[in-house]
Amino acid sequence: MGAETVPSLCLGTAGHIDHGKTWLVRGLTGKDTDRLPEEQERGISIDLGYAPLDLPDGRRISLIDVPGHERFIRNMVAGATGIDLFLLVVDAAEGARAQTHEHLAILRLLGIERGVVAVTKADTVPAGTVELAVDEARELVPGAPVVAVSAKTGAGLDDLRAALAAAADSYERRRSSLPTRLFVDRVFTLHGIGTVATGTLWSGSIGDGDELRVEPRGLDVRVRSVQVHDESVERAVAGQRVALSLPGVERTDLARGDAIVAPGAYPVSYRLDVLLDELEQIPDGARLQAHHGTAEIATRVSRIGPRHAQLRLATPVVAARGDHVVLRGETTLGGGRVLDPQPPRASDPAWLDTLEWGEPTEVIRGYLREPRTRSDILRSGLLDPRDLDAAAAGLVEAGGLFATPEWLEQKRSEAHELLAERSTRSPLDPGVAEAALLPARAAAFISLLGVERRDGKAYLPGARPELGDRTGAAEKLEAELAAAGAQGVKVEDDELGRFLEAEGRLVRLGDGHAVAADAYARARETLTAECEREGRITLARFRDLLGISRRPAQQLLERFDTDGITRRVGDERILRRSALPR
Ligand SMILES: Nc1nc2c(ncn2[C@@H]2O[C@H](COP(=O)(O)OP(=O)(O)OP(=O)(O)O)[C@@H](O)[C@H]2O)c(=O)[nH]1
Ligand SMILES: [Mg+2]
Repeated sequence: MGAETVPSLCLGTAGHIDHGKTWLVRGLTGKDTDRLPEEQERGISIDLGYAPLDLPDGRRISLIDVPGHERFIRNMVAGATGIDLFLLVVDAAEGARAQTHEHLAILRLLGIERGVVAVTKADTVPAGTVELAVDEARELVPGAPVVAVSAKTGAGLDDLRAALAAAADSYERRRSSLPTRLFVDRVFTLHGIGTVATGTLWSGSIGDGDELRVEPRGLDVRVRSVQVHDESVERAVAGQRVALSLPGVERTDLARGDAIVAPGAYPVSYRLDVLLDELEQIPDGARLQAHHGTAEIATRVSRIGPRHAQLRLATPVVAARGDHVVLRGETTLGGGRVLDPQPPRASDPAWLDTLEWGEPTEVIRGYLREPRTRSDILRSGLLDPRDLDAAAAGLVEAGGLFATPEWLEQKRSEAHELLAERSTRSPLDPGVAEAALLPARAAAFISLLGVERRDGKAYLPGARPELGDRTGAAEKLEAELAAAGAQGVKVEDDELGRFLEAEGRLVRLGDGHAVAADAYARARETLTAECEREGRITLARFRDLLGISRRPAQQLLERFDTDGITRRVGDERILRRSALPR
């Protein structure tokens, strides 16, 4: 199957019951899409019908036939959500009727603005009446070509095909480059093949062997084979009608309304914030049916200001920003365009304005209140990957996370403020643990904060521990230490003690005591000499040799143990091998 003949456009019928949609589809494609026995019996369409349509230029597109009966309007909406162009059908004798208008409204709410109008059953009325019907149709759908046809005689069908080809030509839908998403419209079992699901591929592509997920059920599936209009293809692409054979899946495991998606690529959400498009004012708190994709879900409408609303859904949906939703009660009341597919319960109107008007850069920046990975951003359903790539240039990145320059600037100024405050409060120890400056997940941004880092601590550039106004206290302490010798003193200012120890001016012992650095060195010499003579030393002996009391002698020995000089053996200490003179 050549690329030219691959249908990547979907055309959908619309129009009042009995106006000749299905006959016209048969006239154009040769296929009777009323396949259900009940449809044959009653002569009306109930469910969706599908047929490939060959255009005069050799291109093949997909045609979806919808029922006109008002009771089956949910099926019409399910069919219409996936289409690109409409084929509105109006009976030449009857003119526009209730569902002509309602279907048109639904198409508009779904954002399907282009198509062709066929005035059908032209053979049943005089030429003048046909003329009149054509004029009325032009008024009804300004801008759309109108063609008079008869499915019975075939008159006008060539003109209609040409008009459809022209519409398809001029049509260029910006197919999103979002990950794979297909809304299931039919599920059936084929003998020897198993369960088959069909639907219109909204975005991405699907090929044999792809691992996908049925949402919101969370069912993982593997695609065995892919067909487009009964022909096997290697990969189906966005815009095509696709049939997937899903081995190992029961027919009852999935149904119309489910989405088949790239696993984890979309939010699955009970809430949607939408920009409303109303046919009549929808009151706050209204309980309606929301149609999204091929799903129909009970929803409560919670209004946010004059134009926005949050839809609170009974079952979750797989939505992305820009998706259309149709809202129906007894009849079609309006719709909405999804702004935030995973909003907080209390929506922020300013954020919705950004989502409505904002450039991708603003949207990303609004979303990035904290650093996130690329896949986090894409999974938000707010951005097309193309937009992310374009906007990423304005972001900062570290350790696989993206952040806004504003976030980084804020963290940087917070860090500097904290460090400056720390320097003033404790000039002796002006550093702060790195972990205190950033959330653990974003630790990689530390290198962008403009701080100096030493031993797991961050410092203001050039900051060194300083005595500041404790110079006097330090001098006093050192004088006391010098006087106390190995007996040591209790140091009340622990920070000062640490500072002087780091400077090599004292050695801290347990319990807040300390000795001068030279007293420690002399005590160590005494100990080493004794151990070399006797092989060991006891606490009592050490105490007597130094002429100090028991407490400092004990503390000094413990410090020697910690410093790796001595090892305790019973009540005695021996020199560690590494401390022996070579
Ligand atoms: N003479 C004549 N009769 C037509 C033509 N097209 C449709 N009909 C008649 O209209 C009836 C309804 O046509 P359908 O094509 O089934 O109408 P529909 O719009 O698909 O109806 P629903 O699917 O139920 O909404 C047919 O059974 C035919 O009797 C036409 O071009 N000429
Ligand atoms: Mg029909």
